[in-house]
Amino acid sequence: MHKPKFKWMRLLMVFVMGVLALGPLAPVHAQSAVPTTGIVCTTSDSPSPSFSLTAQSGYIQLPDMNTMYMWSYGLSSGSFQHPGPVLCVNEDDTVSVTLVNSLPYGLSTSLIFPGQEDVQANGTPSQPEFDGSGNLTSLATSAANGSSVTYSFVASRPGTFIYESGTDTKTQVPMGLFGALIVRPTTGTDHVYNRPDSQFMPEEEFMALLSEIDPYQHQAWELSANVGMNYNLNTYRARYWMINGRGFPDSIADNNATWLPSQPYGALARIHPFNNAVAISDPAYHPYPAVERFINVGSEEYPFHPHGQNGLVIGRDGYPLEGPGGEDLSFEKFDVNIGPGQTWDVLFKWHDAENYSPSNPVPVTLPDLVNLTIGMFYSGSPYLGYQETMPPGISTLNQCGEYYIISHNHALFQLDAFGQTMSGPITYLRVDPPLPNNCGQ
Ligand SMILES: [Cu+2]
Repeated sequence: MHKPKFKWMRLLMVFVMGVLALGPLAPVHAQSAVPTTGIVCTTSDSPSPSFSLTAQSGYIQLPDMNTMYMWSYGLSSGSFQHPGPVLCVNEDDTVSVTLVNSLPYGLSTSLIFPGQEDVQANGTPSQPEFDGSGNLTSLATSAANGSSVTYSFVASRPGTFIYESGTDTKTQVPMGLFGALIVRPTTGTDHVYNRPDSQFMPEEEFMALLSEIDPYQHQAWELSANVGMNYNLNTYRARYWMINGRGFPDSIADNNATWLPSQPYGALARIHPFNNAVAISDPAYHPYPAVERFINVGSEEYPFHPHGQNGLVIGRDGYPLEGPGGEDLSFEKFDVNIGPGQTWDVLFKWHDAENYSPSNPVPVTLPDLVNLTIGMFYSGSPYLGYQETMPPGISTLNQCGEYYIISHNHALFQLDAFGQTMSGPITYLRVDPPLPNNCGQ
């Protein structure tokens, strides 16, 4: 149930948005004051948001010190970035996306929006395209090289979606032409769907956009102007796997980390303990869970595995898991197995189930320090919010007694950067002590 006050705020917002919509252009807003962790939305004024994306080439950095030639989308007012901007709109918005084709080699390109209906291209229905022999060349109306096309659609249902190239998809999507589209429900921006049980903590909204790279495909395109195209799609084989366009350990660096200038999106999930009202009922604890929006733009299943406890799967492919009468069909999952092209919406939380602390110690004898292997994130104390002196010669990255729990793709061969293991789609869940804490966050 949402609060009456919230309804009034929404009415006011709708009125303000209506006034704003009278203007001829809906300006694009890169999220001001980008948080260090969590989803970074690019927005534009509701109810007629408009975005302009430029498809172009650029480079990203990989964990094995390699750099990789990519194609990707950047805001036309900005620069190359990978993956493309996360476009966040509201349910029932009429969304316009102008695609500016600045790809190399004279290539044409297009955008498709899986899950969106009646997509228009320059005001007429977006259509598949065929070559003179009747072979399909594009799933959507394309923009010739150096030109642009404007797509529009009504975002008729909330959820997590993909946008990606619809032209020569076996090449253009693996080369990096994809991004996320998030449609917020009318119920409110702190809900995933129009269901009360889909409410989450707004500052605890995360994305895990999973992708893959065959470096030989990318290198072949990079060098093709000089030596001609030397790549056979039948030999496609990914050697890098990525989360939000980064591999571990870059994946846990902040959003907009300065040393990753074209890879703005971190994947560290940073949350606070959950008030479950059974073991812990403390107003400093959070009353709603966090949400992770999983997206697979690759060609394989990515069985992602958030360690520690189950996630609650509440939606897939932009549909809430509910029965015909609205029955709750969400289910808990230990391993979130995202198929190619799928999106999964998963709520998760951290219970301080036993309320362990120095005054309520864990009922086992802890090993002596000399018998412990102390990881770099250990605080010196097993208790949340406590820091103790570390043994001589041991340093820690722990800031305020927080916990770190690894989350990773459980197809272990994908935890790899071209032969360098323990990389790729690995990130952490960071549980901070309840506020106020020494981290101030
Ligand atoms: Cu594991």
